[in-house]
Amino acid sequence: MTNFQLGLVELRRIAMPLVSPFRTSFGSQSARDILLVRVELAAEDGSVTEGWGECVALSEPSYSPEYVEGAQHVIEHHLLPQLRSTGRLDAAGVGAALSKLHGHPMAKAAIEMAVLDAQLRSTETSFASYLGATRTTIPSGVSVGIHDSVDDLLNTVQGYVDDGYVRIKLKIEPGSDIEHVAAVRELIGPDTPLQVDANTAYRRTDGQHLRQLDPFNMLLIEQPLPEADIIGHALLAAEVDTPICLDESLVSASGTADAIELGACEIANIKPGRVGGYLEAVRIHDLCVAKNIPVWCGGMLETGIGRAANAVLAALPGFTLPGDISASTRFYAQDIVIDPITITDGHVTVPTSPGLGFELDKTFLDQVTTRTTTLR
Ligand code: SMG
Ligand code: MG
Repeated sequence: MTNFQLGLVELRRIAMPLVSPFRTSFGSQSARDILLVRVELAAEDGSVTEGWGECVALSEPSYSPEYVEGAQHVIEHHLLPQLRSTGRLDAAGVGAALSKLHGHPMAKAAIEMAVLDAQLRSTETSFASYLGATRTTIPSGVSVGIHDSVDDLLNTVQGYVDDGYVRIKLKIEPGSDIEHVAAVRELIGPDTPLQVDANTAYRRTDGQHLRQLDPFNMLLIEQPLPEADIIGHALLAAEVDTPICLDESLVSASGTADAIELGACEIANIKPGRVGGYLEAVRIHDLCVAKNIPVWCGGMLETGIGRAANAVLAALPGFTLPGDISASTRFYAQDIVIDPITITDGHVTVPTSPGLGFELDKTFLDQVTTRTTTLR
């Protein structure tokens, strides 16, 4: 279906304050500076449809090498010119068209996402039917930032339990780990699904330390070691009973296959932005299903655009663990969509409207817009 012509592209930056600061082992966020990509696609009959993508790059290269200003630059000066030079296109062709340019998966994903949204709207197709989603609701997990005091942490966790979240993920770092997990496990009881995310804060020599998490019946330890240390994760997986899950380390399907083969990835966190887009995310899902590796959908504090699309992705059959797909209100007092993601009985309803599954609140979007760049 390579029958669309890419027209005008708009790069929008929006400023979104968080309802409370979110601290991880690499830093604290109190607001997001988010890059949105709007594309206009012309179909063969000349009709023009717009589509939106969201770039998950943070303001600084602290979670991954990409950062929002760099993503905007590479889109404007390298990715879009390359894409335009390839002529007619569709979403499935975007990744291949951009593949000769190295890296920048978050920037590439945002473009693919916008093209996909426009293509689906133009053909009045939902993302759920395009992907073959098999569920109508998905279980919702929440990611809890590092707290200085255990009492404060317990208050925060109790609030999320009261909201109905079915799985708790605690951010950890050396000094805020074993004691925090023990206290939360005590609070939520032995059976509520619990996991931790270190965002690369530990080293290979920390195996014996991390083994202290084993008694707490946790689903997984996410990304304990630096992203390039695949062998280290394999060594740790042999030393620690709690399954090792990779996040930052997984940036492509082929790399994921290698990590699985090496025994470094017992569970996979799939984030479409980190791997270059939703279509590569599906390839990783398919690979993990074939290899019997459980997967779940990660989050990057997305607005209603990315949150809707993530909810659809997580409705694929291999997503057997609850993802970081919380209600929009977990992070934002007001969202840029008129139909923000909510949770009911701990679950999110999978969107089924044409496109990725959201409708923009254009008035509010304009209010939070800090910069608009139009590219023809
Ligand atoms: O969107 O619920 C969310 C955030 C989930 O913890 C989350 N994301 O490493 O998995 C992760 C982090 C990355 C972003 S931290 C600013
Ligand atoms: Mg993570």
